[in-house]
Amino acid sequence: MTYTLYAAPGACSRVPMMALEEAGAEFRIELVRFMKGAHRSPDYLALNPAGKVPLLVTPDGPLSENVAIALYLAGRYPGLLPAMDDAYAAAQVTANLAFCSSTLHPIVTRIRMPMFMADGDEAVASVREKAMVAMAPFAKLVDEKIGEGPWWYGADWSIQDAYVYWVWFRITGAGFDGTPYPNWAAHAARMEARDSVARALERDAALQAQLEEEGLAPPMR
Ligand SMILES: N[C@@H](CCC(=O)N[C@@H](CS)C(=O)NCC(=O)O)C(=O)O
Repeated sequence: MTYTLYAAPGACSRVPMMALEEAGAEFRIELVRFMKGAHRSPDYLALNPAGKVPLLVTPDGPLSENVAIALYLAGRYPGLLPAMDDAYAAAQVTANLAFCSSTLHPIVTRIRMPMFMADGDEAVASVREKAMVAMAPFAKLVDEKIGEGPWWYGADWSIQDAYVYWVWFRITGAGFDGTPYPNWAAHAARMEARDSVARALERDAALQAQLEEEGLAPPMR
């Protein structure tokens, strides 16, 4: 097997999962059981000292961070991201990925897991409310960028689409009102209709089913 993806259901490991499916790459998934603290085990920390998913074990070695994994996979499977044949083009593609990982993802976490950021019901509710407010202008930006699409970069699908789709799934699943963002909603529907994405979602659902069977599943939202 060429790649092993360490993943948890619903987590941002869905992004490389979609990319690997789109590329037609051969890969297996290693389920990370957060509720058992598997991501803090010495074996896992040896591969990814940050204790996060995704982690992709490649023929070149282990790789963490969604942005790096996306750039690596695009290097191996041209077409997963736009051409990066000059420094500025490469930087722009990286900036868009980093917008997802560094700007959007921390807000997603505050919407979904405000209890990790504050103590007490009132403070927790306040973190979540502020994150909802913080997300709104960025959601508008994503919606405008997608426009008629069909994809972030126009005619060609890319890992950037996988990334914004994961953000959409997470925030709308946690109560963020998506109705002011019809382009992003239509993009999500197009994603779900795409074969590679559907296959990735099936794999992710199988991980969730596995955790449920083991009594280790937080609710999938
Ligand atoms: N900067 C990392 C963030 C990864 C991340 O936050 N992953 C979350 C799941 S979406 C995680 O592993 N959380 C487990 C924890 O923090 O305990 C990336 O973009 O890959």
